[in-house]
Order: sequence, then structure tokens, then C-alpha cells
Amino acid sequence: MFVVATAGHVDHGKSTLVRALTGMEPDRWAEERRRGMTIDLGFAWTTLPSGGTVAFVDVPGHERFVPNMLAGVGPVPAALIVVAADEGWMPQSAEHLAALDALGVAYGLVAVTRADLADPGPAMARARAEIAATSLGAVPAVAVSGLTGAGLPELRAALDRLAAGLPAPVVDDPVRLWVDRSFTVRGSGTVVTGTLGVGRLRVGDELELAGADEPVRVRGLHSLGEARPEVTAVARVAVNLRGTPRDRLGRGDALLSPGRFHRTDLVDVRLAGDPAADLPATLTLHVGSAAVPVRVRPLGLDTVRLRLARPLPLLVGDRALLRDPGRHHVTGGVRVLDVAPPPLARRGAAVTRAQVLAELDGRPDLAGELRRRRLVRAGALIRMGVPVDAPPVAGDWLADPAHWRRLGEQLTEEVARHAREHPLEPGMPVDALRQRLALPDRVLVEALVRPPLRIHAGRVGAASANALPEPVARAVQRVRAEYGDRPFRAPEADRLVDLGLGPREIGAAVRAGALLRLADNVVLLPDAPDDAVRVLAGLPQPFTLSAARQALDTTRRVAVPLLELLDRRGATRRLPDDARIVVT
Ligand SMILES: Nc1nc2c(ncn2[C@@H]2O[C@H](COP(=O)(O)OP(=O)(O)O)[C@@H](O)[C@H]2O)c(=O)[nH]1
Ligand SMILES: [Mg+2]
Repeated sequence: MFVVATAGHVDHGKSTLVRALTGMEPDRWAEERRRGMTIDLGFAWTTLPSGGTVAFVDVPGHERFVPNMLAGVGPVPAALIVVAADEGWMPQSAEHLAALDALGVAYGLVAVTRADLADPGPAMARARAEIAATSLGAVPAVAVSGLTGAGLPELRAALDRLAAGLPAPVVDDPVRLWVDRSFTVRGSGTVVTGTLGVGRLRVGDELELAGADEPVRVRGLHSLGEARPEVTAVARVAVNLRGTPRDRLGRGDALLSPGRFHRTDLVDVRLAGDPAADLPATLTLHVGSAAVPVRVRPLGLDTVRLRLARPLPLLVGDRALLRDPGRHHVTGGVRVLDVAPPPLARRGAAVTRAQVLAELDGRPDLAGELRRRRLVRAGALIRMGVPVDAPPVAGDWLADPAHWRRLGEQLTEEVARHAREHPLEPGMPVDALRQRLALPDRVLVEALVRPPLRIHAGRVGAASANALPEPVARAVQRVRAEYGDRPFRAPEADRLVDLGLGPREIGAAVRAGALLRLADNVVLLPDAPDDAVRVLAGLPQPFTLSAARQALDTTRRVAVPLLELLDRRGATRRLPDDARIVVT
């Protein structure tokens, strides 16, 4: 299927032509038929000579209903521009063409209608000249009469050629279905319709609603009036949503592939139209079927920041248009450059930003995004419309290579400084490093640690960090010298102080495996437990605490925690009568 939107001034015969081509009535409302004027979008379809199907989105031509017109053409990639032979080029011919140009519509053709009333030549020449200066370029033109049917076969053939020249539909990209109608069907619930430009929908799919956080589920799909299990782009589609109340969504909403779109109310864009400085402070942004008031802040000559009255699911590279509803004037197209721009808080930030934007063209560019954002999650980039084809540095984080190198150097410096300032600590805690480097995630710290640094017990230090600081090493030496021949005597508290072994020094020595801590201020040399087991094994089994104390030539202060340690290690076992045996 291919989808074409009509365009052109009111009463030039758009709806008549759609009716003549399809046999369907595009004016759906009683009021439209009574007044003989299209107010809202109409939908009709037919089979072409090639066997392919064309679906029309018929738009209103009256200047009051331009917003409806824009909702219809927004998501549609091709246009049928209608000009009446007897009236020629008129204001909404121009405004509709300006809108198509602003949106970058590149495929279309001209039908000069009411050719039974006047010579179609002048209208055709004027229309083709006007159109040639836009994104549509040179387009074919056909003279027709909706009244007599003259020219309709030629128009059908021209539509077939137009369809054949369209780019192949993209069916594997995420779905962003802009809703152009929503209504309730008795027994089925809420139904929304739209033009599926890209992607594929299936019954049972879970989707996101642009305006809400809960997921919605596709209960049924229709296209061209028939139920389908699956609809692929490009197509007109009606989506029946399970359990979504009708008042929850309407024109301008969008159904989205989950997790694939960033909803933003702040975008930086490039203008193709009036210069930034000439724009009013408030305008309406039209994109897809949405129309949202925006506040305009000029940044560069042709770049502005837009603050949207409500967030929209926009991607880098999206085309949209700005319109001044008061002046009935399309001020021009915009191309989205950044959907997650930085705040402009500091003095001079706007000037710097304008320089950055001057370099952007709306084509997603991973390397550039990384350079500007330095560290960003892959998912965030994908939701901005930036394809990710580089490996993450950690988790799903991507980093600008130069920034990542600098972070690595900074980490090394921080760890060295920490070691100088806290020589007794076995390295710098990972979380302290995370804060020092202002990193958003621990996994980034972990990924930055390279030999000779390593992570041990939540700290980053040199792999040799377990080597003892000099003064502690000396103190341990003295303990060895003094207690080597009576290994189960622990230095008294005041002796430890004399040796310079406070709680922190003892902690460092224990972590380094140079001392064994039995209890507060009770330390032994590390081989004491093994020696103790050998001595105790020589006793008659079982043995009492007192027998053990005597055999080990020590005090209760040491013997009690030492035996408990041996129990825990499974080297001794405590019996119900408190005697012990050595476990062999
Ligand atoms: N004589 C003649 N009248 C036409 C032709 N096409 C449309 N009309 C008439 O022009 C008026 C406006 O047509 P309509 O299709 O509603 O115009 P739209 O506003 O562009 O949709 C209606 O009265 C039509 O009957 C045509 O080819 N020849
Ligand atoms: Mg009409």
C-alpha cells in the first residue's frame, strides 16, 4: 500500500477527486456533507491499474483548518497537490505547499481539477513552477475533471508511477504511529488510526503511549477495513487497544515501540525559513499529527531552542514545522538537532551552544554525541535516534575515547593521592572514587581500574597495597622478635601502644596477614593457630580449657578466643561438658 495526502486550496476539488478515484466518501461528518466542505481528515482507498493499493488522506483546504491538514500530511511521505483550473494558485495552495516543503516531502504530483470549466494550462504551469522550488522538485501533472471523469485514467497511471518511485518501506525500525483519530467501537473499546510510516504492528504487541507511562496492548488491527494479524509500513492502520479508555488519547498522541523514544519538551533545531531573530516568541510546532505550542529562544542565525508545552517523542533528524496560528503563516521547517540539549544556565552558555549547533546537521552521529555528552547510556542514545554501533566501556555505558582516557589517568592520580594521605588504608573506596570522578555509575569506576591497580574488597589500590607501611612493618618485626619463642603470649595493651600499634595500624597489619587479631587488642603472630593445634594434639583427649592454657603457656585472655577460633576453623571441637578434642 502507499499513502498519499491531498493538498490544496478549499473548493479546488480534492474531495471530489478522491471520491471519483475510490468510490468512497472522504467527508465523514454530516456537517461536512451539509456544507460541502472538508473540515477534518478523510480516508479512502482504491486499487490502481498495477494491482497496488493507494490510500488517501484527504485534507481540508480552508485556512481555518490548516492544523487538521498538517495532522494529516505530517506522517505521510507523498502528496497529491490539487489546483482548480478555473481558480488557479491560491493562498492555501501556497500555504499547503510551504508545509509540505517544511516537512521535506519529496514525492508528489499535481492534479489540475475542474478542467471542464477552464483551460488547465496556466494553473498547471504556475503550480509546477511553485512546486519546483520546494523539496518536491519537478513533479508530474495531470489535468482532470471530477465531474466528467476526464483524465482519471491518466491520474491513476501517474499514481502508479509515483508509487513505484517511492523508497522501499522500512519495516524493521521502531514504530511511532502518530494518532490522527481516536474513537470507541461498541464491544471493542478504543480504536486509534494513523499512517504507519515505518515498522510493523502485530496483534498482541505491547506499545507505549507517548503521553503516559503505562504500556498499552494491541487487541486488534485493521487496515483498509479488514482485520489483520499484522500490518507493515507503509499503511493506514486502525489499532484497537485493550483496556485503554478513549479519553486517554487523541490526535497528536503516538503509539511507540517500548523503550525506543525519548519524550522531550526541550529541543534544539535548525530552521529552514524565517531567520531565528525574526521569529515570534511563541509559535506552534507541528510534527506527525501533533501540534504543540512552543516558546522560541534564538541561539544562532538559523538555530533556536524550543520549549514545548508538552513532551513529544522526537528523534534527532526529525522534520517538523513552525506555524504562527495568528498570522496563518508557516514560518518554515525545522530539523531536530538535539532532543536532550544541555541547560543554558551559565553566562555565555547560549553563545557556546550556538557554536555547537552550527556544526550539527540533524544526521545522527555517534562519535559527535559521545564527544559532546562524554558518557551516555546506549539506551539513551537509541531513544534519541542515534544508532549505537560501538561497544560499551562498561555495562551499557558508552564513552568518548579521549574522555575515557582522561578519566583513567585521573583515577590513577586519585588513588595515588589517597594512598599518600591514608597510608594505612588498603586503597580508595570505589564509591569515593566514583564521587571524585563525578561518575554516574560504579561499574564505570570498576572498568577504569587497570593493572597495576586492582579492586579488592570494595577498594582500589595497587596490587601490592597489602605490603605494610614502613612503621607498621617495623612494629610487627619487633613483635616477632619479642614473642617468637612464646607464640601464645599476646602483647598487653600498653605494650601495643609502646610498639606504635594502634587500632588502625593493627587493622593494616591484619589485612596484610602480618598479625592475627583474636579480639580487641589481642593479637598473635599469624602462624599461632597452627602451632597451637600441634601442641593441643599432644594432650590427652579430650582436654579442658585449663589444660590447654597450661600446655600453650598462656593466659585465659588468649586461650579463650584462640580455642574459639580453632572451634570455628574446625580444628577443635567443643564437647557438651566444655572439654575439647582436636579434630584429626
Ligand atoms: N465542474 C467541476 N466541478 C468540480 C470538479 N471538482 C470539484 N468540483 C466542485 O467543486 C466544489 C468543491 O469541491 P470539493 O471536492 O469539495 O473541493 P475541496 O474543498 O478541494 O475538497 C464542489 O461543488 C464540487 O462539485 C470538477 O472537476 N469539475
Ligand atoms: Mg474537501
